[in-house]
Amino acid sequence: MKLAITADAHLSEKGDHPERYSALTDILVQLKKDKIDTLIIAGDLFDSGYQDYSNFEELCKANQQIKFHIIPGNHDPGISSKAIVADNISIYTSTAAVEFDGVHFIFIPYMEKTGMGENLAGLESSISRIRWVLIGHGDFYGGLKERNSYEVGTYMPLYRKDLDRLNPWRVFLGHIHKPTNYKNLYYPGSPCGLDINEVGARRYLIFDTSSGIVTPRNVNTEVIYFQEKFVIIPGNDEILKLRMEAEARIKEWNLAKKDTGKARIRISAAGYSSDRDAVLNTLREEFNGYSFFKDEEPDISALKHAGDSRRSAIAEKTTRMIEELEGNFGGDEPELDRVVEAALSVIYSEGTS
Ligand SMILES: [Mn+2]
Repeated sequence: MKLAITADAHLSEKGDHPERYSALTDILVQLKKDKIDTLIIAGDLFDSGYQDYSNFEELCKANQQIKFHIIPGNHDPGISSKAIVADNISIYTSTAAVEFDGVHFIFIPYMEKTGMGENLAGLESSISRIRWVLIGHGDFYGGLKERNSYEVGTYMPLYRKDLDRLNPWRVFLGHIHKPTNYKNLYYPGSPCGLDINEVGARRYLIFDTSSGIVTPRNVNTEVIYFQEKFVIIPGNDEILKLRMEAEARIKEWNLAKKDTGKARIRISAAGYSSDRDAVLNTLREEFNGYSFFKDEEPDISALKHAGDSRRSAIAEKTTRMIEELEGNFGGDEPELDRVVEAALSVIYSEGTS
């Protein structure tokens, strides 16, 4: 049996964010087409404080063939089947075991001041010998750097030691909005970017209960956000390099031509340039044809002027050396771009001679 998993839709006032409803609707259209009749929503279906569930109830009514299995997240901890009324939804407000096609799923709703491991402790003896799948909402500690950038602090953590002890077959979590995988643990990510910080195409997941295979599927969203920052190293070829880099970034977006109009972009330049005006114009040209988020312009406010050719030579050489460091050091080291920026600021700082 195949079932679908999403999370973090953050539905709010439909007039304010119709794109969030459209993204969820698109998933439902795809599921109908593929004859998949189970959708798991791993928390934060609704935005904080939003309590008008009628638009979601309408979606449920229009998709009677789908069974919605929902856990509350930290943004919608109060939801229950008393609040949201539809025949085809189950909302798990306490830890619950549900079987799909002979596979045991444990749903853990988000709860404050507790971890997922603690909530599984009582089930340890019964799940230790079987194949089971965990559905939860919170942070994973144990090999992932990704954190929810809006929410500092720890949210219902799941630790590596919990996984080692309880050995789930697959883990699907909500909370991190960036699509993220780590071994057998998956964050589907938000089905529609909530703002300019949630970049790139969005996905939901299909899980095959017989093979265990997890397949990402694209959500056809109304908007796709992109954010690109360019660090300029002053030199004769700075504009040529910027052009090449801009083209490479656009290529990495992997955006189909028909989706060009969906892009909302934020572009900035930092570092040092001998011709800030040329940098701004180059960015305008290279990203011409894409819509800027909130009609912004390319932002060069962090780009400083470099008028000294001797320092430029030092900067170029230093940058080359830093770029040769390329590689994964396995720790919390800064990204090489940040190292380049720091080096440039030393080379060009006032009073250096
Ligand atoms: Mn959350």
